[in-house]
Amino acid sequence: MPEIPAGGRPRAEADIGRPQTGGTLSFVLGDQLSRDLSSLRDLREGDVVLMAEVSEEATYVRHHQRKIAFLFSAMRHFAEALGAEGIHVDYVRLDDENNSGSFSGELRRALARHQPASVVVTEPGEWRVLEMMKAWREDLDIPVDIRRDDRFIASHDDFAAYAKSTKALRMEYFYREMRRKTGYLMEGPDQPSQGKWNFDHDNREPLPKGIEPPARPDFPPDAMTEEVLALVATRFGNHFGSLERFDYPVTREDALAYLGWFIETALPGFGTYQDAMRQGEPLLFHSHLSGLINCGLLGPAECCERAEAAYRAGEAPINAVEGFIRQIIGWREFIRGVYWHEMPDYATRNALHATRPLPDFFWTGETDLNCLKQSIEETRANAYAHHIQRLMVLGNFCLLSGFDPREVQEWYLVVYHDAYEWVEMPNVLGMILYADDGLFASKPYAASGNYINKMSDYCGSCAYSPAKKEGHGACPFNYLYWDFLDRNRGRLKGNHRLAQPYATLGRMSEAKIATIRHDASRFLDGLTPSSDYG
Ligand code: FAD
Ligand code: DLZ
Ligand code: SF4
Repeated sequence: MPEIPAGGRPRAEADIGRPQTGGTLSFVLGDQLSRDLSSLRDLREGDVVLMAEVSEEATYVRHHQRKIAFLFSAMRHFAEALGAEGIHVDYVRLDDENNSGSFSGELRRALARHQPASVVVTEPGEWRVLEMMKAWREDLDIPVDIRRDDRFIASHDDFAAYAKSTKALRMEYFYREMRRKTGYLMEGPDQPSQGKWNFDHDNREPLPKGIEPPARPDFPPDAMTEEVLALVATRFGNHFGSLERFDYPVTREDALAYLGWFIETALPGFGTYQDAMRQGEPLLFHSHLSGLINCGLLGPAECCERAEAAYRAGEAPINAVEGFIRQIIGWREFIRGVYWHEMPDYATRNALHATRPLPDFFWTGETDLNCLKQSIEETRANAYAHHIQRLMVLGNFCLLSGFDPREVQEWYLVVYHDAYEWVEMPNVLGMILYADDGLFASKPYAASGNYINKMSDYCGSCAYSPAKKEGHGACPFNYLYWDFLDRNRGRLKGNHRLAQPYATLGRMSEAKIATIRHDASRFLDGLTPSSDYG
């Protein structure tokens, strides 16, 4: 893509190498596509915005093809929109002849081209990239200003103060602080709307037959996206995932139109059916906003404000709106706080000493456990699975089976279009694997086939029976659940929230426990490990 200078005209080839000394070079990353980003806020005449597609970011884990296409297309459209405003954007495409393949390489090349007086960046979403930015300060002969990412509602200091004030990190209390800070769904300083902070109890219904999720609007690829799709197919066609029927919004305008559709059409059903799963319905009433928020095309605050306005106008019920706002100012902010508070050693936590390799079918989808097959196939097709599939199907299976946290983490980072380490890692290590020893989860989210049967229609088309507890034909989640509790008795038995299942386990005969252990090892030892994951 040619450079787009002030005035929006592409620079002539002859101009491109000509230094523009004295201004600021603002380096904007692929998940920083927000016009009000801290590093874009005070641009002046003579400043340059650098954006770069680099192979290192696409391959340090081998991201899902759809995720790469989404980001590259969103980046190109964002660069075009800045250019149309008259901002001078230096955009390096993946297939540019001299592309060095890394952020550091592209920054160095841009410094030589533009000879700015300083570099400005907004802090990144991953520890590894922050380390890179800090090294620029040491290695480059130029001031590098790393600014706060104030698209998040809680600053690092806010989270540190909260963490200091409490014995255990718990989302619920942090969330109440965020409600007070933002004023969302508040009727007075300490008065939540309808007298309750949390309506989660009303959000656990399976989807009854006859209720159909709404059809989604499509955003068919334009010429720019088609070009990116062809590039990704050529360069990353051997990565996991499909590019077929790509229909994500990739511009700010389309993202806003999609948000408007969600608020009007799907939000009212979001709360009640938040935990439900139905075969062939990847989205149900979920928002599919995570990718748009995480890359910056939408702000978390504007999403919450639109939802609150729908509640105040009587267009969406409190359990839907509170549930949605809690996911964003509660879970999303909390998870980010945990990441930065606990890194870098958080990445290596493995409290349950889990070492089993991730099975090959996580990449192929070839399994006769129907709930896993459906969730993996949808993940492959869409780079998306909704929260309950990620948590209670895939995550629960990883926990019960004792898969190595590093492999599970990498899988989640690769396969979802909304995955960046700050959000993927605590969800994987803390929420599903209990690898951080319950840093923020009061117990592991372990469940038998009963839960999946209650919340979905997957079991009806499965080779296994959720009602059968042992032997051939029994749902593997059933014996894996008890085997997990048995295997981790030493570490988990003292958890008072697990008192009931441990009491049940304690009443089981030796012969029954031996059958559970036998069924579990027959099943787990029969899994084919992934030889080349990702
Ligand atoms: P909705 O169900 O419509 O929820 C609304 C919004 O709330 C989401 O868009 C998201 O911004 C936010 N949200 C909800 N739950 C969480 C959460 N636990 N953490 C952070 N934000 C949350 N989310 C990511 O954005 N990126 C990830 O890499 C990611 N990895 C996950 C891994 C595991 C193991 C689990 C259990 C959850 C993960 N999540 C992740 C959280 C959540 O599953 C996704 O945000 C959600 O499924 C995205 O779909 P949606 O936009 O339709 O969400
Ligand atoms: C995920 C990703 C990919 C695949 N490619 C790029 C890229 O080429 N250029 C870019 O600026 N950002 C990319 N990203 C997002 C970065 O990985 C992300 O900005 C960092 O991980 C920090 O969160
Ligand atoms: Fe999943 Fe078990 Fe139901 Fe099969 S029977 S779909 S494995 S929960």
